[in-house]
Amino acid sequence: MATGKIRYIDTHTAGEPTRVVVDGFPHLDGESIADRRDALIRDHDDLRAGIVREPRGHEAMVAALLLESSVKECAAGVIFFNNVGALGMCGHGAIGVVKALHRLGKIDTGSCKLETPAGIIKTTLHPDGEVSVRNVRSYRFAADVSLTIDRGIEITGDVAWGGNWFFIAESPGISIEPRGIDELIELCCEIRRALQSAGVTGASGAPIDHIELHESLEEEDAGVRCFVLCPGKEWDRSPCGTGTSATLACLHARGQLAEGDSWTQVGPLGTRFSSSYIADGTAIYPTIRGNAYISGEGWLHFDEDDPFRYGIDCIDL
Ligand code: PYC
Repeated sequence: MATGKIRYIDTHTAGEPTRVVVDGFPHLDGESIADRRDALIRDHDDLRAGIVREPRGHEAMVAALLLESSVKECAAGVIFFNNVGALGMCGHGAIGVVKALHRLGKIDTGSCKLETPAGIIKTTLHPDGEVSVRNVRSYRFAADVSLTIDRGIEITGDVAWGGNWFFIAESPGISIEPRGIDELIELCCEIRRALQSAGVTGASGAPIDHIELHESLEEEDAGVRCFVLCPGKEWDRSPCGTGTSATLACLHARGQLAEGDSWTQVGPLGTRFSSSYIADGTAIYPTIRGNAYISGEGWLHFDEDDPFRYGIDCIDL
């Protein structure tokens, strides 16, 4: 891309940022949002990196590119991406997108559908400002998968789809709170490496790029404290919408949560999503609910002579 400008609205959902790209992104070939996600990675991966990485963003930033959808019932199409690549869906990001669409005057309170690479989701902007997202069909793919990780301990967990691929396990004694973050990142990286070495994948050999750890909640509500390592080495500041969806799918498969019952996920910062599901045979349609806030808006500039117009790769420094 030569010199160019990208218009954005920044939001955060339960502490996790979403940079909503509103205008200025180059044309993407393809009709479906999944095809246009592939075109984004093929033709404009440098711009993806420049939008989210330092010096314009930071490693933990997720972006949501707003596009017109060719599906009549959808208010927009959305491609989510982070510092290392594209995501199938993003729950916290979808909540941020709804708040951004409202700010742009494109939607009012009530329901609207969005097309994502993982499928169509139905969102509701409630009068109190919270947003519900009925996510794509989610399911448990493999149960009780045991792995021996680098430090020699065994971790057993489930593989599930919630719009992204997750491996979900109990935290082996590391407390899910801000001071445990570095240790949790290391542990989840070990788990991801062990999954790769053991050839454990999602459907059709898809890599499992999200690792989710749980700890019990010290309160009456049914739920967990959770930590999610995203693709790359960043952790989700929110309780992770697709991770909550994958957890609900596992609870349904185990018969541990009934359709319609409420489930709470609390992230490492203490912020929470409430959720429930509708069963569809062995799979489910999850709904997660949370809030997002507008935190900024403006234009990103990408000057041709800027040595960092496509960002700084902090992972490989
Ligand atoms: O909320 O689904 C989510 C998510 C995925 C990656 C970061 N957040």
